[in-house]
Amino acid sequence: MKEGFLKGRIPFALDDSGYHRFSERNSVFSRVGWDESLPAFGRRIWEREKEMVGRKGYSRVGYAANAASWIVHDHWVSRLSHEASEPQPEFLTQVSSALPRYESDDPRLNTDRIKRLGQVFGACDIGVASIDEQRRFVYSHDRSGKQINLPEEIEYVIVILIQMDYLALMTSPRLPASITKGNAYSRAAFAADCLAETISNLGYQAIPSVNSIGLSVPLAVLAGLGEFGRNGLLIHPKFGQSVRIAKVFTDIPLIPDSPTSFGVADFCRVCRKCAKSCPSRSIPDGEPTWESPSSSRSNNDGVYKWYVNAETCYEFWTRNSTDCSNCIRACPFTKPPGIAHEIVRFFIRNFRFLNRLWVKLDDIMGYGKIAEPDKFWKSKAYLDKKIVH
Ligand code: B12
Ligand code: SF4
Ligand code: SF4
Repeated sequence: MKEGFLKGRIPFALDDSGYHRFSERNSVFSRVGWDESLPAFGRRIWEREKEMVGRKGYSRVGYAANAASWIVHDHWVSRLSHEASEPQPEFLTQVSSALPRYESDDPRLNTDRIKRLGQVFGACDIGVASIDEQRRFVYSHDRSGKQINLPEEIEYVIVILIQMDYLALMTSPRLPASITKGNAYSRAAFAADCLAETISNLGYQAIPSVNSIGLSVPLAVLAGLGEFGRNGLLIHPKFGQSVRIAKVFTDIPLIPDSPTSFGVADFCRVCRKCAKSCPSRSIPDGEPTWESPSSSRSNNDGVYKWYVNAETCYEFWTRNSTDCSNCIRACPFTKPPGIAHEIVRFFIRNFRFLNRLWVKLDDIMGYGKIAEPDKFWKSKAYLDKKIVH
């Protein structure tokens, strides 16, 4: 057993002999189409839409906007990107510029420019990680079962974060939370594609990806964008969990960022708010483990972490007729920026013995509770009429 594989401050432990690259074919979203042993086999997320429409938080307008929010992402996936499950990516990029290849021996300059462009294309934060030779966090196979072999020259992944709307998330598991999620997927596809196209126009390889090709959470942790939480998600030091992740795999020379630590692992040990707020009890409330307690093929063993039960989580989505973000809503790190929150984060980082107090205060202040949908719908001044749910 080995404590991680990177030198320096490692925010996780990885068992080198027990860890294997994960096949995307085993993720719940793929299994629902082929694995009859999955309790939710063949069940679609939106199958109860007709039953649910009209209930509080499940308005007709909400369903329309939720479907619309994905449109750029879905169009991109099905027509423009390699993310279409078939055909499998060729990993070839076109150099659309007539100019000669851009030659730069200054990886620092490349990194700074790419990060600045990433912001312009919509990222709220952006980081770079090295891809190790074993390609540990790259999927072994795609959803259709085809092997993934990144070109040897690909050395880096640029990890892009897209912010979601705080008020919308607070209504989870109701539709406004799903709308900001879908919208962030569309913006993630846009940002990743623009950045990849820029790099490709410079004459380098660049493979844009939102969910495909690799595991976004560990790659974001390696890119210094945050820490890993009990609920299996990335926690950013400023935006908490209200971020979606996209990636660009590339060979342009870059300077990788270092993983960061700001007290999340210790805080999660005493907090458990996500586990309590999970309607399907999919989040463990004990200590991290090396293997998934549910022995599900949808978890990837060999990392000392909290394993979320993906099967029961997805099953709840089918009952809810949309997805769920309760575990993001409940997390004390999911807060809008503010001086008081910054002070608490300073204490979480430096004085860990106070963590229980912060969790209690978070509860007392009512943070993380489900918000009325009206709070979202009426939050803009231009809406002066009552919205009927
Ligand atoms: C499939 C999937 C799901 C499925 C099934 C997951 C599964 N195990 O099959 C289900 C339905 C459960 C799901 C639910 C949600 N998901 Co999801 N999901 C994914 C997806 C597409 C693939 C992940 C995967 O392959 N998991 C399979 C194995 C590896 O799972 P696992 O062993 O349990 O590992 C998980 C974590 O422990 C972590 N992880 C894996 N290996 C390692 C290694 C190290 C060292 C560390 C630190 C962490 C880590 O990543 C995995 C995330 O599922 C990713 C995008 C991506 N490519 O990563 C988004 C993703 C992880 N999901 C995301 C989100 C936000 C959610 C939801 C909140 C729904 C929502 N409203 O968006 C819930 C939260 C559920 C939860 N608490 O985990 C975000 C996370 C953003 C963030 N801030 O971290 C991602 C990155 C999508 C995105 N574009 O941003 N998801
Ligand atoms: S998305 Fe909802 S059901 Fe799934 S783990 Fe998070 S809280 Fe539980
Ligand atoms: S809700 Fe609490 S336990 Fe869960 S991820 Fe956030 S800080 Fe960690």
